[in-house]
Amino acid sequence: MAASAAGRTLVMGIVNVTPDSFSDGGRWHTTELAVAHGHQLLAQGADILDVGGESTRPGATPVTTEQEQGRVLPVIRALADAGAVVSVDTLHAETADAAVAAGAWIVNDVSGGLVDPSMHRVIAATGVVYICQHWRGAPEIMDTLTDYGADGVIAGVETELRQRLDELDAAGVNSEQIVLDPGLGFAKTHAQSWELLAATGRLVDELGRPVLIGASRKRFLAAATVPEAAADPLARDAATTATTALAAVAGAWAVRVHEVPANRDAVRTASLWKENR
Ligand code: PMM
Repeated sequence: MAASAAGRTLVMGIVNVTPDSFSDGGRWHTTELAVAHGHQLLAQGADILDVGGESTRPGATPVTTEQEQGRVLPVIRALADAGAVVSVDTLHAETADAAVAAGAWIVNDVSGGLVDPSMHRVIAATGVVYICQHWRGAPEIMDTLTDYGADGVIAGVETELRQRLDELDAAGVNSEQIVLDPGLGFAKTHAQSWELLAATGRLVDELGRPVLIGASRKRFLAAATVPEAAADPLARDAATTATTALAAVAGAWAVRVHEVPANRDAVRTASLWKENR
């Protein structure tokens, strides 16, 4: 899986079925709107659709797993039936299991299994691809968990992701199923997110697994935009596209993005750059 079948970095388009996502303001919070948005992202060239029903924004209203499943399952079913490769963005094993039954091929867990102790067992039992993100704690407290000690954030994230790999191995998950993600913005200062992003190639080489990068519209990108636009997530799309090209050149397996067209072109640009250098 390290080199995707497409021979380039994959584009994962985000379908947030939430009323309160920080970066797209809940524009696709009904089944109908979310499915239509998924189809639009596919038509624009998304390789994977990541469907989520629970916002990880600090202060977001918590949802029950019933509510979460009520949001994501009909969307996953409709998009998978239409032939899309669907990923479910969830912290909960029960939702992951139901999403796979509804047609999802990938489980994207921003906690890497730390929130739900049953998650790794579900991944082993279903055999699906598992995106295991680096996480240290809930959004409410994660900004207080940014001390990575003398060795720094890259070594710290690598150590903790290796712990997740050991736990996954112990749960019977085949390493071929696993994609790793440094979790930009999750228990990271803005400076630490930049450091990790710039270390994409090192993470790919040292962790030995495909790496997904989720930089889209995140607050740390404000440093790369004009100051007047810094507070507006939508104004970070150009900076997002630049990070996509850089991460793709560095060997990222996939990028998780809100806007597909520019990022689709960015991964193709990176691919041509690599072929021609
Ligand atoms: N970021 C968010 C949600 N899910 N999943 C992965 N694998 N990596 C990420 O960086 C990530 C994620 C938060 O962003 P959103 O609210 O804009 O979806």
